[in-house]
Amino acid sequence: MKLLFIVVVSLLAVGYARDQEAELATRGRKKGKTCSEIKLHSPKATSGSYVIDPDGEGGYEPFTIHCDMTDKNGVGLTVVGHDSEQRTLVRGYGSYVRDIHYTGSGLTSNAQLFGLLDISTHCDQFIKYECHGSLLLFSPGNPNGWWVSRDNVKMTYWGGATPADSYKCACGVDNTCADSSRGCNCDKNDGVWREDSGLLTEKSDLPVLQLRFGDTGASFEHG
Ligand SMILES: [Ca+2]
Repeated sequence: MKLLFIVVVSLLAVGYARDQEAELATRGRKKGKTCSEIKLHSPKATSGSYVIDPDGEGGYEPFTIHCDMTDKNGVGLTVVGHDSEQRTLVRGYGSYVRDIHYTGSGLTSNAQLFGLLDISTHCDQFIKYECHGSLLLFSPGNPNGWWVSRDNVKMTYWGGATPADSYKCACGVDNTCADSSRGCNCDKNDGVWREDSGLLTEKSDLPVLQLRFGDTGASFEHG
């Protein structure tokens, strides 16, 4: 299983309070609710680590995050890393579980991230599964793999698909899957290395809190 998730949260900051702007200027610190807000205040800010506090003073504690100040026309992207960005081998049959832990100094609860998502206009997360004889979303109603949303709901659409594309990966949306009768390349379930990957973009479902995979029990099955 290759997992290369990056939550890219971008806020097209509009309507932040004037008094906050003044307060930020007074403090002379590059701190804001999001990277986008920091970029708006400091147009010359470069990519790097910044402290953000999505819900402002009080509430949840600020945390340190990476800001990408150049991509997407330099709008200021808030990039959240986690502990499952490396390729990880899935073992066992029926019950592989991996919780995703998001990382950042001061980031101690997912609620802090939810606050960031709530004030962002857009968020996406890349998700990828590499497979060898290992089913992914097949079969409808009883999938072998899925991801768990921020509301702890079992999600049965993969990257490149939308919530309306039930049991589909990107190839299922544009009808290019290895087996045209199924919704994901991995669902061909044969002895060829295949992959399903793409961006999850439904903000209300993100971030991914957990991954589940199942069809990796036999010696020829890998993911
Ligand atoms: Ca706060």
